[in-house]
Amino acid sequence: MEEKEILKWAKEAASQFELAGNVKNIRPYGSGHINDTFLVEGEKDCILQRMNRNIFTKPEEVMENILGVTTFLKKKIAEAGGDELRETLTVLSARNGKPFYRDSQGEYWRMYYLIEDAVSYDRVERDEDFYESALAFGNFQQLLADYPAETLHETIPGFHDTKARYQVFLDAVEADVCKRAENALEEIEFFKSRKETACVLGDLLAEGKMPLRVTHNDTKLNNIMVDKETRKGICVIDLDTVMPGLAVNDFGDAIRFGASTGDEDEKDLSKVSCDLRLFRIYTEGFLKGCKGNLTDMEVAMLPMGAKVMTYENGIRFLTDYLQGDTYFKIHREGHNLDRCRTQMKLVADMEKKWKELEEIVRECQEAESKMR
Ligand code: ADP
Ligand code: GN1
Ligand code: MG
Repeated sequence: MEEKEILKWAKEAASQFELAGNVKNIRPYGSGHINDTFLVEGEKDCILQRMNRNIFTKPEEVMENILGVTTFLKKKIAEAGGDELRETLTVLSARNGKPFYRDSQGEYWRMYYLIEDAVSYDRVERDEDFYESALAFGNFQQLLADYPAETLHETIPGFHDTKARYQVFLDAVEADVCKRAENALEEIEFFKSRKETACVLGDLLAEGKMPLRVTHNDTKLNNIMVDKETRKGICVIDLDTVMPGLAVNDFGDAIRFGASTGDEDEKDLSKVSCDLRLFRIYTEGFLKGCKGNLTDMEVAMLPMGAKVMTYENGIRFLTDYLQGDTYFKIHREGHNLDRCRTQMKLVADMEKKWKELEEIVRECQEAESKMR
């Protein structure tokens, strides 16, 4: 749908939420790959989102999860004397009393308060911000440690089941519906030759060696709002995939995005590597945020979480390229292939730096346990 057309629908949707009040302006906002996000400027600024219905096939269940989690968090934030309107998302009800509005085309829209005086970053600009984001994501996991996990819907089945994603990737290569596999022979081979990476964490979980926790599952740097003044990571956003998962995956996804020296879609691969300094900073923040609650196995597997999440995103981008770019938003031809290549470069770089990554985790854990 063209931008003008979707803006028309966005205006109609905004009018279905009382709180938008006198809407002065609506414009596309942010750089997420999944939903269509708009800033609604009115009496109080809000965020309006058209949920991606192809990806979230049961939007009601997504909203049920988000309401459940944010209500739970608000209580904890209030108990700790925090600001529940800034430290977690506030889901606004539509005029129909539901936490979403379904338009005449069957599209689902939701509205949140804008987290004011805060920014989200697409790349690390200051080390402290990355540290604060680690602290906030670690803390998020701790706050949800006693959330009733069984009440959560699985919004995207097998979201971080890397082994299953590997199979989908193989199927996409085989089907080659867009006849693009010939453009990606090296990339396909890269992931095939590292098949064991797809299995390692799932195997540990199946063997009961790692616990399932309520995790965020999409810990990109731009899924956290940083207070403009205090520079604290104040609010974890993008709660669509809060589900039972692995702590090391939350750690790993943040590393693959934030500790990379290049953008996720950088074409010049000489600019892309895993920055050991940023890796250390995030490790320190995450361990602190988790407050000593990770098991020894989880701590030991943090580097593996980084590698597996990078590998997984690599095969997801490649699969999407092969299937005709139906999942991630793209802004140029070959965008998903470019994204896939940065992930490959990062995986290879992490492999080269493996001993250092493990050593950094050991040192940070030692320092962290001394402080407890
Ligand atoms: P996607 O699933 O497409 O990534 P997000 O929920 O992450 O969508 O939203 C996209 C971007 O919009 C975020 O990275 C952030 O910059 C901005 N954003 C989303 N919700 C809020 C909010 N409540 N307050 C301020 N900014 C927000
Ligand atoms: C998507 O929604 P967003 O842009 O924060 C994706 C993540 C990927 C990421 C890659 C629901 O995150 O899993 O890691 O793109 N989210 C979903 O940048 O698939
Ligand atoms: Mg996002």
